Amino acid sequence: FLSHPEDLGVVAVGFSGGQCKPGVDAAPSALIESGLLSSLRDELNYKLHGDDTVHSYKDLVPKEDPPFRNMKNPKAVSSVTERLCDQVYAHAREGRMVLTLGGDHSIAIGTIAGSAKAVRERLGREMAVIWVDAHADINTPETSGSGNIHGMPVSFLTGLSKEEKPEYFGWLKSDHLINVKKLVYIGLRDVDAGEKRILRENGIKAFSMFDIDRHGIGRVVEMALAHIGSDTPIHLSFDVDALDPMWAPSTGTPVRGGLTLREGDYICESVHMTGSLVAVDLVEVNPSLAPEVELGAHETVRAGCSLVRCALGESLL
Ligand code: B3U
Ligand code: MN
Ligand code: MN
Repeated sequence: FLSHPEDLGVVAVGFSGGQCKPGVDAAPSALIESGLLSSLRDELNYKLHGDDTVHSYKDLVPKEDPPFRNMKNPKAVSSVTERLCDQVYAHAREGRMVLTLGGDHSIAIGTIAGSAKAVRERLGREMAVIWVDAHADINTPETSGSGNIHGMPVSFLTGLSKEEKPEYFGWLKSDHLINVKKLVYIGLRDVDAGEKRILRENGIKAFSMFDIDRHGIGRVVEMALAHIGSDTPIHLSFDVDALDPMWAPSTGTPVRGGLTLREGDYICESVHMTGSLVAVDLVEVNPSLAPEVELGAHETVRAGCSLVRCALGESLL
């Protein structure tokens, strides 16, 4: 699906407004400083386009941003994701693979909107999304207990949450959205009651940690890809908290009982091997959080780098 498979558009998003803990905005520079982009260039032979500097989008964050429909920082998240959508779209429109380094998971509103639109225009088809996460991130503003928008991106991207006002995600049009039938979750283990209802009522395919225990990661990935159907462009949105805190302690809402690093890498490797991958997000690395901050941050950044390299084809011999 890529007209320039060796070209990689990179978007580095230092944004944390989708949740309340500072620090997740420092992730892109931590990942880049640890050599992620240079290894993609020098070892995986990608030609990199786009960001050498991390966007903070400070110019888009308004002074006054009161809650709206229970959402916290709604104008900031809406305008940052709108800008991000344009950035991702510009790369994807050229037929490049797009890598986005977040930032909290609210940024996926922008990345997925941008790549879904480009896939529609370039290929005339609907894109699939594989969402790897401990959480379903499919609350509507009304079902959310926290008001944090990083728990809501999937509801906006599927059209389950709608808002007319352009400054509150009204900029999302039908060509930005994804079909609930082309959405698959892997790694879930902390899903709110309201979210469970939404998943059930919409027949959304979800593989929880229970499914991984039962079938093994190999079979789960096989079933996830079968659900999407071969020959469908895939956007992989990977929340580092899908990994067990043993491998990724530095994240805003760690949940025990998660994926091993190898299981995470395996998902990324398998998705890469389909040849259908068009975009990857890595989100929720927060280098300032962990019981032992320095050690935890180092481990988490390392795990994040490993996931991205696997998604971009590192382990193919
Ligand atoms: N479901 C909860 C918790 C949460 C979602 N995503 C993360 N945490 N990282 C919420 O706030 O919507
Ligand atoms: Mn998430
Ligand atoms: Mn999560």
